[in-house]
Amino acid sequence: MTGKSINSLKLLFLSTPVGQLGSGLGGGVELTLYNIALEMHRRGHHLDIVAPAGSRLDSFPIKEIAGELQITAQTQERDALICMPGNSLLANMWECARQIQGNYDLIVNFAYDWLPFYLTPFFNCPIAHFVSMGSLSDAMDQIVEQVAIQFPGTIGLYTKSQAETFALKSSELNSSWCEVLGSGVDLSLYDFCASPAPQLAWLGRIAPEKALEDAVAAAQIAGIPLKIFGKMQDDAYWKQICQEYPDAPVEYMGFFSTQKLQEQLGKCQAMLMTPRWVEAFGNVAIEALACGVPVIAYRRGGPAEIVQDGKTGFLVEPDSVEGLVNAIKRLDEIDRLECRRQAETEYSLEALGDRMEQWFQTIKQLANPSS
Ligand code: HBI
Repeated sequence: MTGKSINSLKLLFLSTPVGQLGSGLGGGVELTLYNIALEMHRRGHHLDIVAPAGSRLDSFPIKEIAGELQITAQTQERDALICMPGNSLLANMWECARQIQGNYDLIVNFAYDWLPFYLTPFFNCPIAHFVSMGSLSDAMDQIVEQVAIQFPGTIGLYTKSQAETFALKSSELNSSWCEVLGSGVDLSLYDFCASPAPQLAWLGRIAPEKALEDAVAAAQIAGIPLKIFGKMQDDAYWKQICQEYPDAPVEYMGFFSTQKLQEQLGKCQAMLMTPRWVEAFGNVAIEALACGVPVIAYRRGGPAEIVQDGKTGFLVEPDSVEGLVNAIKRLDEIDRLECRRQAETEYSLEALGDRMEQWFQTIKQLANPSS
């Protein structure tokens, strides 16, 4: 679907407050926000983005907001108090949204934080909440549930398994309490590679919840070099892995732009995904498939709904390094073209755009039945 779509929407996106867009600190949700922005723009919708000062998103104009970054939710305990720094960037972003909300049909929240959910009833403009991780804290579970009850249909997320991590208590909610939206990438940016080099890839924020150490251990046992790509989020964690596996054949490549990343990724025989937590989706899995790279992943969370076991990769017992090694030995069973084909049929930007546009239009309708 191209060109001006009927009844175009005026959309205001509010980004994650944990890092500037383009820094990689926002992980997969940065890519998700960018891809949805691309698709909505392509379809003729009007879009503005509110994000931390210093954010860059291709050629999209950004309303840059100053203030202290929010603490990352995945480093907090389940019973963590709701906390915000003085001069909170998150609060400043939502004050900006409050002032300009009259110019928009819909606000889309990409922050995994308590405040935007709490503020929803105080806004006149309807708010769509894209939840980018599984359940992490009682306070977030409670406020997400409250908005799901009060504003049905306004909670969207990546996968069914991510939705299931929110053990909602209210009897008022049934299994359709949220929209399962999947994800997508701009396939034109990823080139299919038929003949890889003898090396493996690992992609992601370098942080404990991603369990990079398992991939390093598997690469050492399999005797195959492992190329590591992604934001160095936790230096101490990385140093600890290097001390634990001094002889492992691994190389940290850095945090690359999509163009450079896909060039390197395509050359790999497979990508290892070793999430210790319930990965909400795992955009990196569809980036690998788009390059024709099979994915070997723990059977846990989003990747378990993406990888077609034995066809576009392998799903192994969670936290089993041996399972990873056994799967690496079977890689010649995979046809790399099948990997690219799955990305094209299930994870194109067009397919994601259709789902998102439908979700936005539905929320707008629910909020303004007469329109
Ligand atoms: N933590 N507090 C907070 N807010 C976010 O928006 C957030 C986060 N941690 C990680 C994160 N967003 C993204 O990297 C993931 O949603 C992908």
